Amino acid sequence: MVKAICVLKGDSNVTGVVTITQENENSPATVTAEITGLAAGEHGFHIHEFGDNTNGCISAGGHYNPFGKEHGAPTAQNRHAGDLGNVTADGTNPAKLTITDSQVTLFGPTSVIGRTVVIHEDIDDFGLGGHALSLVTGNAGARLACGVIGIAN
Ligand SMILES: [Cu+2]
Ligand SMILES: [Zn+2]
Repeated sequence: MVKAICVLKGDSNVTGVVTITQENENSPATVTAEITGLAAGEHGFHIHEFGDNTNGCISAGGHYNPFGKEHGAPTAQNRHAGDLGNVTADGTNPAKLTITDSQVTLFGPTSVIGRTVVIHEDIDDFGLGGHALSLVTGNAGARLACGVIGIAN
């Protein structure tokens, strides 16, 4: 079992904690998130390429995409490995998410350890919105908070 953790912070008042666990290299990863400070609605939630916060969340680069795919829903075949969908917030309580995912891994050359989780201002349209950015970012808007994925205690 490998366990990873990520603390989300940014220029907004959004904060959160993300955990990723994976039993072995052939099992899916389990991703959990608890995020406070989000406005009511859906918010794009991704793993971005770089574990670099030099200039805040923008330094994390684009979506983690080791297989050269287009942006998509977590359930799509054609998606970035980092495409984890949306987190739904009610505007009052902490937003919680638990998903299992077969493209996120903590093992081998495409491990996401050392990369960055980002929570966005707007909904991820899963590439279907018709905007110029839909097939790149899901047109999910500003980066509210982010954190580098590290090895958990
Ligand atoms: Cu993102
Ligand atoms: Zn993507």
